[in-house]
Amino acid sequence: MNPSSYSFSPQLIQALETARSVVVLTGAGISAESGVPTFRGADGLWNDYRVEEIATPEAFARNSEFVWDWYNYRRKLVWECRPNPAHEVVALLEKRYPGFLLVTQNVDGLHRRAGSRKIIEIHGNLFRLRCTRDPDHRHDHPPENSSTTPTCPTCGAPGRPDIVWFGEALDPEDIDRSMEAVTSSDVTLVIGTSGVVYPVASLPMLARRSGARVVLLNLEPTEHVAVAHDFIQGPAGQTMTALARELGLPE
Ligand code: BV8
Repeated sequence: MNPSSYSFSPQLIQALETARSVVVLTGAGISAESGVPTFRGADGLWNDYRVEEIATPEAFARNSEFVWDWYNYRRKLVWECRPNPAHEVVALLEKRYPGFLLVTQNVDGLHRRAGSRKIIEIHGNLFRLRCTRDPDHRHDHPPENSSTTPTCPTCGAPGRPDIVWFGEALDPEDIDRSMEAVTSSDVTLVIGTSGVVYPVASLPMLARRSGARVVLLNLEPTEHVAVAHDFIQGPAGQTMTALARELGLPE
């Protein structure tokens, strides 16, 4: 389907035209059309590996070079990718609304490259290194650094990807800011996420309970259909382009 074949309910358009505060929550699906593999789809990034093998502190403690090797593979792959129209529309929405926050589970950095600035990368970022001795030591870590034993530039201790792994707590401030934002939002858009990873997966329900209009834009139905007022099915690059046109955003 092309962007002109998507239709939106008058209630949705009215909500977006009158909204003062909008939250956008994204997952791997928004980067799929940029060529970044998703986690649980057919091209699943993790089909080769079980999550427990890699994205956990235990895996890193067991074999940090193996974990770095996998992250360096992803860093190189993602660096070659470009933001797609869905990322660009999200950046345009930020300019449109006085109250706006993007909460992304993605660690690929594509939202920032598309121009988003009011953003919480709630699961971290592939292009930052965190010190294993002092978590306040965080550094840019460009993809050309392919060492599997990188060290902290500040203190020389071993470095780890600045990523939230399974079984690790998210930054409490990130969670608080995200919950506060959805609670006070007029509209929360949920784009390209399977809705299985907590605590982020609980945000759409919180938005709904707080009176926000919840809009799911996804390739296929997910857990979040049950809490959404609107479900726009299709690839985000097309559905978001169609929505931008409907709202008269600059192309
Ligand atoms: C924590 C970094 C506690 C890694 C990630 C049992 C029940 C409930 C919860 C748990 C449980 N067992 C364990 C838990 C907790 C666990 C969890 O939720 N597990 C799940 C799997 C059951 N959560 C945690 O461990 C979290 N921490 O709970 O800590 C704690 C508290 C105090 C003290 C100590 C501990 C940490 C979670 C963060 C994990 N890290 N990423 C890395 O990336 O290397 S999560 C990982 O999954 C990614 O960040 C990813 O973003 C995220 C979610 O996946 P999605 O983004 O949704 O991607 P997915 O492929 O699944 O879906 C894509 C969707 O897009 C699909 O629906 C598809 O249809 C759609 N799509 C595809 N193409 C398109 C599209 N849509 C539109 N257009 C397209 N073109």
